[in-house]
Amino acid sequence: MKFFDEAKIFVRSGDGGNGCLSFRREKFKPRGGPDGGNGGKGGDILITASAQCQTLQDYHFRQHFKAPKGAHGQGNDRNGRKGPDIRLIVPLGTLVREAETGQILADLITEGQTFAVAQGGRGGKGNKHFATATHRTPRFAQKGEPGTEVWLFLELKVLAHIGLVGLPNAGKSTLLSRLSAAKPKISDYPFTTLTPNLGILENNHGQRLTIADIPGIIAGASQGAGLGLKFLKHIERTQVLVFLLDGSLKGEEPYLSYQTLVKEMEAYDPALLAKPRLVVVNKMDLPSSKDNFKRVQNNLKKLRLDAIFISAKTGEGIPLLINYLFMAIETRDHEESKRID
Ligand SMILES: Nc1nc2c(ncn2[C@@H]2O[C@H](COP(=O)(O)OP(=O)(O)OP(=O)(O)O)[C@@H](O)[C@H]2O)c(=O)[nH]1
Ligand SMILES: [Mg+2]
Repeated sequence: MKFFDEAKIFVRSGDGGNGCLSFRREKFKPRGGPDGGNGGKGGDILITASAQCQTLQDYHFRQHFKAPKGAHGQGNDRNGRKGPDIRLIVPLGTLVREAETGQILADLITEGQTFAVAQGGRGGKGNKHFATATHRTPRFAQKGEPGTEVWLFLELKVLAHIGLVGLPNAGKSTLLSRLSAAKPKISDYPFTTLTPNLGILENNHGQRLTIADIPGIIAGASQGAGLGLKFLKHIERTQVLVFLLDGSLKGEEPYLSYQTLVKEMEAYDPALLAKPRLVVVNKMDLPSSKDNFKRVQNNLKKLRLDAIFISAKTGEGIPLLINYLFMAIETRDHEESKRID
């Protein structure tokens, strides 16, 4: 299934209702005063983020949203009712842009966060509103304001604490399924993962981390090789990156795969490399990984990188990795709060 992480939609808020032009009619009172009520405000278009919604798929089936009008004012001082609002639900991490200019209007991150993207038109005032001591019988009423319309570009950038990056087949999806209850597709060919998978890792203290598993990156991805780098936007917002290397690859390969990842990610956005990173070497259950262990360790040491050695398949090294992941997030949170202070 395609992962719907973009959508273009058209929204229009409701027109305001017209104000009413009316005069009171009562028996034996031929010249009653003005009693035209105000028009109601048109419905707003609201966009709300919710964890109940996972993708922008719905907005591929329906792209036009128009909020109802406000009701017109009526005689006898009756104001028109406000037009009902229309609320569009989007996943957490949705950016709302104006399609024409690309300008970011809102970044909806937290549960329930709401942005009123188009306010309903104001209702027109009825003639009663315009009555004054010197002008008691205004023979006019105001029209309602029209609603506003705009094309929007919605873009989902997954929110996760930890992003898994690696070459195809490194075992990212296997690791995600080991760390969380997620059941991503796993198989022995490259580009098994075509769309991001999310999982939640919970420790014994009930603390939770979300982890994003994305498609594999290959050399030349920044020039469009493989699946390119478009999906890297899903790790732009993660706090910590895990570079997952296949330790069973021969010779210098595990180390070279690390270099490839760094190079391609830098081409996409150097800011990705400013994130704290954890190097994890996988498939340590395989004999070739054991033979290669010292070399991999030494190569990484040359880069002053500490690595954790695991097997996503057997579970070896996983408890240690889990500790590291929680620690990395805690350290980052700590530093973040120091920066804010
Ligand atoms: N022996 C062994 N095999 C593993 C381990 N982890 C993953 N594999 C195998 O490696 C292959 C690739 O695993 P995936 O989890 O699909 O790899 P991926 O990194 O998600 O791959 P893409 O989605 O294509 O980028 C599968 O056949 C897994 O069973 C491990 O720790 N040990
Ligand atoms: Mg995968």
